[in-house]
Amino acid sequence: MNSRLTGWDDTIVALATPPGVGALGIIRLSGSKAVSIVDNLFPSKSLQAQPSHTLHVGYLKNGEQAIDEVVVSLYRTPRSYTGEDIVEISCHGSPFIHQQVIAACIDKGARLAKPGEFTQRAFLNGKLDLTQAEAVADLIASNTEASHKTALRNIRGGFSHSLKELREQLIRFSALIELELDFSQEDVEFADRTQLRTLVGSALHQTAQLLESFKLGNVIKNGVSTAIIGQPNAGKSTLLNALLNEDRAIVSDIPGTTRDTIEEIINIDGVLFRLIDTAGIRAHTVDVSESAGIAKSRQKMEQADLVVYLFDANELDIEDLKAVERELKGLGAIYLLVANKIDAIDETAARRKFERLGGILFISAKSGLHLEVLKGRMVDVVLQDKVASENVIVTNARHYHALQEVHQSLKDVAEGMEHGLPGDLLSLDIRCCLQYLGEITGEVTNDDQLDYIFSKFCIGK
Ligand SMILES: Nc1nc2c(ncn2[C@@H]2O[C@H](COP(=O)(O)OP(=O)(O)OP(=O)(O)O)[C@@H](O)[C@H]2O)c(=O)[nH]1
Ligand SMILES: [Mg+2]
Repeated sequence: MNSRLTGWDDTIVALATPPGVGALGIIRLSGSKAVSIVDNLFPSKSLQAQPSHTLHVGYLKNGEQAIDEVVVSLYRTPRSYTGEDIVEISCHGSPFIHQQVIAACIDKGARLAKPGEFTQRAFLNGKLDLTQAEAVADLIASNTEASHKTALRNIRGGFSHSLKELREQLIRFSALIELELDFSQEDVEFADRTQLRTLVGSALHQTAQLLESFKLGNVIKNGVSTAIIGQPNAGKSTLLNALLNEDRAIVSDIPGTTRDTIEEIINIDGVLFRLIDTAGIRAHTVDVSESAGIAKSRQKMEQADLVVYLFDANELDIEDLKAVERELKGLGAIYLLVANKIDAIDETAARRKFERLGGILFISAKSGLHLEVLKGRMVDVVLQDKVASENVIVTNARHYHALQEVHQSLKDVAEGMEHGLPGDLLSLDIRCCLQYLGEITGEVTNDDQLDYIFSKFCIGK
């Protein structure tokens, strides 16, 4: 293990389950003295003599004083989460017992673990690379099906695998360049420039894809910000209330009711949407506070991951909608065009009215008609099947920033080749790429950076 880190040979202890009352609590120890420490507290059997991956029932005692009847699990190095000896004590779920067990372990020579220290040890012992270790924290924090799925995929090494491919391409590239340097006396272009260009091109493509996936990754982790936009009285607040199933926003038949923006979160099929109800947008208004609200609506529309453009099917015509669509396309937004109030107009007539513009959804926010269709489409346009497929999705901002550096240095290489930069300079840029890639997986790190990453974990993980 990395000997620059102080305290790495200590045996650490922490409560692995949430603090508070529960049916059970698990206290975990990791380190070379884990077995002997618990052995000291477990008089009924010699734990030191037991094989790995076994369970033992008995009383935990500190001296003469019995603490609890417990189950002890043993995992011996290297076949454990951290790669060290691990002992887990399952006791009853009372905070008093937890405290007593931990105090007894410390009494016998353990020390309290720092946040994330178990996972940090797993990383330092080569059990996980850094992206996998970070995915452990994401998995614990995941609260929807989509975020759970992506975190699990990253723990299994999906992201690292794709970085490894990239790394191999770059190493091949730099080998070709360096081969050329060896022959520089002979003034031949040994490394085929076309081949090099293809390699850089495909590496650039791969990083661009990973960078692009961060948009989706961020959405999965933090929710899809969804702006409900439309003219005054279109029924935006009614739609927000209907989706939330509660009367959150004020609804009235007076246009311009919503002045400020209202945000609420809903979970649709395992994806979080942050719904934003906005002030209705119309071109001219004399009321100062309403126009401030409108400016804010436009801003929300520009920042949103998804725009739900809601309109009164009785009011707008196809030309109005075309203009709206042009504006949304101009913003580069993901959007849905949703015709509302189809309870007040014949649905078939409404569909016919807009049939030349495909992809419009028809709902009634008031009666709840076709709301399920709208919800389904919201999920579909955001995920576009990407979560279910085996695509790698970048969810971590640290990875994203390092990938940006990789992408930039690849661009430098491509440009350098364009301008006939000598091989030794090209190879410097490649090294730079490899350095940033190594930072993502943890092959190149410094202690401060590691401490920072793991400090964001909870204690006991
Ligand atoms: N018939 C019918 N009326 C609706 C429907 N949805 C909303 N309304 C009515 O339309 C009026 C305006 O609804 P709101 O939800 O306040 O509209 P808004 O878009 O939030 O309006 P502003 O906040 O003023 O921009 C209210 O009288 C609603 O009851 C619908 O699906 N069908
Ligand atoms: Mg409103």
